[in-house]
Amino acid sequence: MPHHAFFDPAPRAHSDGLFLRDEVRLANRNHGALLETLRYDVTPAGLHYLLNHFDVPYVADASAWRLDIGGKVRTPSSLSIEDIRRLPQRTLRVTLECAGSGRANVSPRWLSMPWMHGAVGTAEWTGTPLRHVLERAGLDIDTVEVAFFGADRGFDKGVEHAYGRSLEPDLALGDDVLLVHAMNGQPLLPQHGFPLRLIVPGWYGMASVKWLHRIEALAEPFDGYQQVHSYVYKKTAQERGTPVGHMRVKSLMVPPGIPDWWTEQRMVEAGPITLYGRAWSGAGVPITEVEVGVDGQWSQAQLGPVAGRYAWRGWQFVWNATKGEHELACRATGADGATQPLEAPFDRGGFGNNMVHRLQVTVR
Ligand SMILES: Nc1nc2c(c(=O)[nH]1)N[C@H]1C(S)=C(S)[C@@H](COP(=O)(O)O)O[C@H]1N2
Ligand SMILES: [Mo]
Repeated sequence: MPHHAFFDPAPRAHSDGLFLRDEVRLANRNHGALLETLRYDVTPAGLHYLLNHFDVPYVADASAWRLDIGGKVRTPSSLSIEDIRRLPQRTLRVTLECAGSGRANVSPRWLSMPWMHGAVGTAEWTGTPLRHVLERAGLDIDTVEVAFFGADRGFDKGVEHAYGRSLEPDLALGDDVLLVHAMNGQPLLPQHGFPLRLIVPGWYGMASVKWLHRIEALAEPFDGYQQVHSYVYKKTAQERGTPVGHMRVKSLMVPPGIPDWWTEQRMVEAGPITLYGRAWSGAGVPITEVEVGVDGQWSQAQLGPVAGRYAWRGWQFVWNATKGEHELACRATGADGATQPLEAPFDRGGFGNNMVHRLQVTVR
């Protein structure tokens, strides 16, 4: 890929200072969950967090959309949305989280979309398991990866590319990776990938390519920008790092009481109050425990019902609020024993920050 000194002449860096104009611009285009909406089991589509790298493609007529399947396949093909609807359909409830969620709380922070809490949401996604399309095309035996390309295009660090990601064939041929045309029973909204997107349950959001219009079977590992340059855990600039994959165990709390407009401070009345939140993990690992911390003292929260392998789990906890200043926190643990750290793990790109969620509350 050619490198131009275009749009991005200075290398981006880290900062512990004020948010830059470019960060604020990105934060205006993309939005996280309003924490109070974590009360919904399924996030209403308009409240689902949003992360677009480039422009939302204008699609006036979904019936003209084509999904092309090519590369190392026996039968290259081109499918319409109608063709995809005629394949076996499946609906999965999936919690998606952006790998950069919590980036603004990593110190020093990488200059990018400055997520604070909650670039996370849960939807019911309907479509066909990807394998139906791949099996019809017939992957060559020397296929090592399957790449997925969106219709959106732009530059990052001077490299022009269409948004693209890849999966290994074993995962791509599983039953749970879906080619999706509907979200919560309605056609996808433009910003969430209309008319067709990929959903890769259990993975951070970057794998779930929106505005999907081309699938390519590859005999070499995919070397696209979003695969090898963007989403890699690294502590230093020099190391190769490890690719970002499954979501890490995490939880969030619905802020109790009422807020101050300008600060994050909450005002609560003294007495028993029920705290609510959500907990999730990646790779289909069940949540086994959520603890609530009050001024550093941890107690068990009560877990709500399981709503599928890939959906977050509700939790609640009755707190006897006493007058004064308090710090509340929540911490989830998965069946694999993984739990949330008390401090943000440092990562250069600010990926995978699953530190405990804390909030300050004044009780009167
Ligand atoms: N084509 C395309 N697909 C994409 C993206 C994108 O910018 N372009 N962003 C990815 C990232 S980083 C995330 S976190 C999810 C966000 O999905 P949502 O906006 O529907 O919540 O989409 C992924 N798929
Ligand atoms: Mo993301």
